[in-house]
Amino acid sequence: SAIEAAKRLAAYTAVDHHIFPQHRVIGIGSGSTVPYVVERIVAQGQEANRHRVFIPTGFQSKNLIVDAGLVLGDIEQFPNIDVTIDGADEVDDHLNCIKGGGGCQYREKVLAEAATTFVLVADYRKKSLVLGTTWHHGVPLELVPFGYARVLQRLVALGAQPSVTLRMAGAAKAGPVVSDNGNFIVDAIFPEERMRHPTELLKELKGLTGIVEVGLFCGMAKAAYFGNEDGSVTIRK
Ligand code: DER
Repeated sequence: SAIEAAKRLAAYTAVDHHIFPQHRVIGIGSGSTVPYVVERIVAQGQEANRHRVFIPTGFQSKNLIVDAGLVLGDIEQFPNIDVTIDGADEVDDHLNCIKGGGGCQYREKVLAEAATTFVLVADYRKKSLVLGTTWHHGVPLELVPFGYARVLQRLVALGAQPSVTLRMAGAAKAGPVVSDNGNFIVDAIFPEERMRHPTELLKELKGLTGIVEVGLFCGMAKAAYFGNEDGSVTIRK
């Protein structure tokens, strides 16, 4: 499909521009675009990958690395990452982004912060001017189960739509989604006015007791690669 081709194009271009032989510790994100990142890294050959370790951002990311026959590394052993490449749900033109559609935003932010270079890869649907205008599912938040009801109340006080609830697992399991860290996920929809200033919103959300991490990555990415429908690539830096 055009979307899969766009994901592959973004991923391949980002790897070709940012993963060189001297890069030894690589962070691999989550979602459906990063498999193409791993595919392109594997294509660099056994020699290039022999001395590298790959740090995952969760269960899916870990399996991606293992299934590709790449060496799995632990963040405790490799706390400083050369390059982390990850997907995104929406990216504005200041490289702020919404992440967490896959519920992995905590470990994703750890690896993004730990990296010298953090790069985003996405298809054309994720390009945006104001966050929240193309991704309509809200800002993903990870929160500790204990006391979550009060956190929902405080999110509404900060402007979140009152319909805010825990992300439910749906047919897959009765009850809420539980993150790789054993916490709940909430998707909070804020008004556009608040989404125009994501750094301020992020700071307020992080101040709420019980919030573990917020799916707003502000001013962290060095570049974002978008595959377009016409086979071109848009690079935002
Ligand atoms: O959850 C995340 O932040 C992931 O990176 C994810 O949302 C990216 O999604 P996609 O690569 O499947 O579009």
